[in-house]
Amino acid sequence: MKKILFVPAAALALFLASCGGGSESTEATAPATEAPAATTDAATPGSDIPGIADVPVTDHIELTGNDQMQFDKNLFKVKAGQEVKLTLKNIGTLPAAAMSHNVVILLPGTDVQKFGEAAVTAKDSEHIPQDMLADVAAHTKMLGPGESDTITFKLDEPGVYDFICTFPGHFGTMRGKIVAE
Ligand SMILES: [Cu+2]
Repeated sequence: MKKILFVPAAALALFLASCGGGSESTEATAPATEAPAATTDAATPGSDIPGIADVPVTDHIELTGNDQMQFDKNLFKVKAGQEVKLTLKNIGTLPAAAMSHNVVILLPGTDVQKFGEAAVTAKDSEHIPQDMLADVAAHTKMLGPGESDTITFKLDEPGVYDFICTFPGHFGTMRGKIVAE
């Protein structure tokens, strides 16, 4: 330390810069570089979701909705920032007024219960509450029997995105998760 006090500022800067790979510097930064790596592992989005380890990364999600108010799948994994195609088909036969389906993908942290309840009264906008669009990552059209819709979207941030059908009464059973990693 004492030696450094006598070195001119420019030389000191050079000295410090060139010291980046020095042994002293390595000792100081090594624990710091290990810590973030460990934290990242523990915080892998959705790593606590049962079965997620067996779900392959996809860029084409295919879903059906039926007259029993069920999606055929409820867990997907995509790459954050990558374009993803999603196709929903309503394979039911009940009239549209009684049994329609959509897929609404919500941003991480959205209150699913609150959104689903607000959607009930949003009849004029295919049950997408217009004052909550900021919570919506992407959504399909509302589909009657035999209809299908394909959308393309990107989930920009890694995280867990809930998806639901917002037809009144459906989001309790018609819901799932897309993990963007
Ligand atoms: Cu539905």
